[in-house]
Amino acid sequence: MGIAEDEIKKLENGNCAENSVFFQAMEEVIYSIAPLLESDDKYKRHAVLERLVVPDRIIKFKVTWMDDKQQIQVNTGFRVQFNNALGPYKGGLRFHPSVNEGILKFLGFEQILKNALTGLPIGGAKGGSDFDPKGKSDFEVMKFCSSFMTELHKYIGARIDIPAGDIGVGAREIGYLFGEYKKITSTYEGVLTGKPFMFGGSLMRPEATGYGAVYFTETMLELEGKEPLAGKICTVSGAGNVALHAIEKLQHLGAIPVSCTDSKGTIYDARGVDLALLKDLKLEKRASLEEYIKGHPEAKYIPVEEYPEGAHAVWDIPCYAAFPCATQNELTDIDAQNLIVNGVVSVTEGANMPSTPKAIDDFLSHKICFGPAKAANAGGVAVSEFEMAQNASMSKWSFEKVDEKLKETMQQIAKWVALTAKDYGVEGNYVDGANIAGFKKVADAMIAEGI
Ligand code: NDP
Ligand code: 2IT
Repeated sequence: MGIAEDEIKKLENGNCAENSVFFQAMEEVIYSIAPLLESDDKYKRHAVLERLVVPDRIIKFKVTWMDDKQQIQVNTGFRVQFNNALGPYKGGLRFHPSVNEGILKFLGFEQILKNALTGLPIGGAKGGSDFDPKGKSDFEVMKFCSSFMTELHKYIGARIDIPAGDIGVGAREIGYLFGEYKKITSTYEGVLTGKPFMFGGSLMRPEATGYGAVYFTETMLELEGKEPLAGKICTVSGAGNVALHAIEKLQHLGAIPVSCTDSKGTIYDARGVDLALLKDLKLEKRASLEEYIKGHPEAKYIPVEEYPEGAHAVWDIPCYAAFPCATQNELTDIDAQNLIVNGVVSVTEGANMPSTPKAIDDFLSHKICFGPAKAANAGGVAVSEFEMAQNASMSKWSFEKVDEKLKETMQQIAKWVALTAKDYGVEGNYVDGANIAGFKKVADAMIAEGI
């Protein structure tokens, strides 16, 4: 049995159904870093892996709030503070009915290595709630956020743990959370990132993850000797923060993004997505994607249930580059086969862990350029760190400055990951490259800081 199998066997005991996504994320990392563990026994001697896969603490709390019908509602809130070897805990909050401890452990674990890859001084964390902001009034969202922060404020701080957005948490939610934190603690500090610009947010934070994923892809394509994105058909899933801004940057570069999705269906607009309409539907009206075809009857809307189980319409559209930007495990091995048969050249993960392990194996074995989430979507958290720097120095950076620094960061990550893969004998494998580079950075800090 190899070192990876040994380690995985030890961890399997804690693998209950809720932990399956956490286990999936860990397993990938363990296989990737096996050559590093074998090449230097200090990581085993210091039990770095055993320490890294256990969060520093998991905070779980009750959130009660009153809805607009004067009914009392009860939700569960969480913050998983995973690792602060490189800096204060940092990572988003997810509000979605599917949220549980296992999902937040997977996201927090990924965040440690992602944040390490940015090269910035930030540790890893994730949090959220099973609260569903969909269909709620602004007032209900505000009341939920206030109640959530009443508990969370005890555990966070500008130098302790700095939450941000994720699925279901955008500028509106961050604003309400910030307002409550300020009220309870009587402090005005950069305790959350993704704030609206008017009270301490960074320009370009909303755009950062999507733009960053596209910048990453351009660098990866160049490093791998492939043609750039200009003029190429691209497919994108999701219709939220990450997807909308990936589409926007693709359009800036002259590429043709032709799709987007939400939890109910897929839009395929062969002439290119109408971004202004999409933003109006999703950001202003918070409407279903089905509404898109009212403005563009020639586009196709494919409801989720009209597609065979385990496959997704969006990945059956021929494209040069694919950008899964919705949620975990949204791109299966069936989808991967469809993309490969249709001639895909690159796949970039804007979402966290959107491709299943089998799908990733297929991409790698077919030499598709594959940008894994923890490297490719690190632009969001990188600009969050820029927001922290601006807050700490009471300054404001221009859009151009943030954009330039974001681009530079994404290019550096892609090059570092590619170089690490080459150094460890797996040239072109950005999954192994990202896992080894991120792990090594955190592990060396953990060893230097003692137990
Ligand atoms: P949003 O809430 O803005 O948008 C999420 C999108 O994904 C929506 O279109 C939503 O559709 C769809 N979606 C969510 N859950 C599901 C599901 N179970 N099945 C199908 N579709 C689903 O979130 P973000 O754009 O911020 O996040 C998208 C992904 O990117 C997540 O994986 C997140 O962790 C990751 N990410 C986000 C960053 C950020 O800065 N925001 C940074 C790095 C990664 P519907 O509205 O119908 O639910
Ligand atoms: O998954 C992610 O990187 C995020 N949701 C953003 C985290 C952050 O702190 O900006």
